[in-house]
Amino acid sequence: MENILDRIESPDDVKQLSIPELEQLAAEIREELISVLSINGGHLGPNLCVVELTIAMHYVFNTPADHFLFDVSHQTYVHKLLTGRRKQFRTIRTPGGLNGFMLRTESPHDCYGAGHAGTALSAALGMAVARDQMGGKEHVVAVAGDAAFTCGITYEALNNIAHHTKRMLVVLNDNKWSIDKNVGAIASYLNKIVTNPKYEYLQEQAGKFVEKLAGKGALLMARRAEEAAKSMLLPSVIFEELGLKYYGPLDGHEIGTLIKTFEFLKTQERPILLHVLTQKGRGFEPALQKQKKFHGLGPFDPETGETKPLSQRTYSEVFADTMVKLANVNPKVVTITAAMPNGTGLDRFRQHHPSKYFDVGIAEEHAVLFAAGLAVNGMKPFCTIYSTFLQRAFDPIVHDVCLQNLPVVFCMDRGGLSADDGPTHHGVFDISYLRSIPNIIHMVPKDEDELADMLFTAMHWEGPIAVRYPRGLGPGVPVKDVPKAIPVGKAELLEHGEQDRVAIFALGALVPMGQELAVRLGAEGISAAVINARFAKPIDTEMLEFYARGVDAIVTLEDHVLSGGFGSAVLEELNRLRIATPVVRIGWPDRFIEHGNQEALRLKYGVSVEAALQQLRPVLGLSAEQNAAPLPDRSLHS
Ligand SMILES: Cc1ncc(C[n+]2csc(CCOP(=O)(O)OP(=O)(O)O)c2C)c(N)n1
Repeated sequence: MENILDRIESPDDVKQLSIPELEQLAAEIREELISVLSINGGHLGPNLCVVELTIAMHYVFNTPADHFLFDVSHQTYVHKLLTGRRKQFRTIRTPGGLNGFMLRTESPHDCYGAGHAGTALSAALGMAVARDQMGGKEHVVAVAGDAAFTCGITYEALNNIAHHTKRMLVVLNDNKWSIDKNVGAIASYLNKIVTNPKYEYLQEQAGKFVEKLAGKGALLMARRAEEAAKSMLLPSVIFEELGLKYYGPLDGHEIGTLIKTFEFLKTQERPILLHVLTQKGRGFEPALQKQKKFHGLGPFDPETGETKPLSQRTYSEVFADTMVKLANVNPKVVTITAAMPNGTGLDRFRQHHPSKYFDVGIAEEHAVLFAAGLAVNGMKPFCTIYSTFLQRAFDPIVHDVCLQNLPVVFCMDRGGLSADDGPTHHGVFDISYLRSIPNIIHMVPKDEDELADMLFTAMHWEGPIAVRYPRGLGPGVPVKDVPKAIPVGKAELLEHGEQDRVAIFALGALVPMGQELAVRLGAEGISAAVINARFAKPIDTEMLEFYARGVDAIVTLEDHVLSGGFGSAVLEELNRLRIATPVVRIGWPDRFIEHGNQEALRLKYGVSVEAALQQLRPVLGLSAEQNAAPLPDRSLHS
């Protein structure tokens, strides 16, 4: 059979197809998703889930004139395939290729970028109100998964929608899964709607209703549709109470029904919530069997779905195993995740201590406040949130935890560049945003064993304390059976010579880079001390002062933005001490870093030994190397 997907250059081509052809297109898209993602990795389950939904939306609406917003936007691969990016699709999530999320810079069809959950409804409302103000006619459609309805912001938007606009469509894509099983009262509530005995009847009615719609005169159609729609309504639906007309639940894999429903909804002058039921991983048996694993994953076997086992534990796994040990000996220890039990490793902890484990949904602000309350009443909460997602909880960290000096531990997984996920997920701001808050301690381990020691240290600390560690594998250092406490605010001297001319203060994952830099300097006859800085706050003033008074240059290395980061803390301290020793700071420049390969990005942006040497040479009076690499790209704009 002729391949339809290859002919799709824009949504206009989708509109030319018959229902059987659209169904064939759906099958081809699934094949393409499985084939490409088996090599590149990515969000397979969520995209297999929305194939028919996305096709139907593009069949009925007209992007870019109409606006589609997808919550998180990890489920927009199908949208990318239908909006002129089919030829580049094999590059998705690879350096220089398509991003795994919506990006305004990638296509005019991507009207709103995202990567964090819960933003779609508020932003869609803003776009709808802007349209109303300017007398526009376009449609605004927000697609949000059931887990987006565990986010507080989604309700803040729902509280406003009916008051501020007359026309906006929210599609609730309900597949019952967040990354793990969706949690909380709202998940049970949605389940109640779906398992309501009236549901089957309503499905039947929905079928008849859309049948009737076809081929009737517009006015009559709208009136009948209105009546039919009323009969589809379930009593006391929360969305109705909030002023949105509720339709559904509809089978989200029935292209024909979806198209007719969207065609009808398009004619309505009121805010609407359409509830569609979908299956995460639809069309790929391994993904249906393991929905959690196939939410997002690396390369896999396209036949079996198998992935290569890792040879060692990830940082997240070491974290979780350490937490099991700590909870074994300390009954006050509890762990909190905001919908990331597998990403953070806490699903391992849950098996051992189910009653000490709390998944609060995608609700980072709530997670921190909840931790504050636990701490007030004597518990020791380990609030485990990726560095990038903790940004959302800045105020509760300041106002609730730090101001009251509460003993909450912040465990920030994915501290550092997230590589292939890109700018929405890079965890490169946490030192800056935490360092400015009084009372908090900020730690960064150089390896897995030190992470365990820092968690142990945190358990005994009586105030707010944070630890960040990178995504994926560490150096593979064996972890002691029993962790030990680390003196707070003390760095670790790893290497030094008789007469060091340089002192390299390296933080966390960049300690090996510091060691390599020392070797390279040594080859040029320059002795350098290497210090594992360990603390971004408080920094080790004693060690810093000792070296700063004796060496010709200080180097700081961090997998973090330079603005306000560890190097800035060093500069501030030297300034306070009135020491003018030059400081070469290595970290990420003041711009958003695109997705890509970690090593390549480090080289490109000067988070490298080469970049450090290049900046050190003039300071140390060394001649520039011949054929020296060009200065890294530090411009503000790409
Ligand atoms: C603020 C924030 N916290 C956590 C995440 C991690 N995350 C990405 S997708 C996802 C679950 C999304 O579930 P749902 O919205 O139901 O969509 P589905 O993947 O099931 O289609 C989570 C928790 C995030 N993107 N943003």
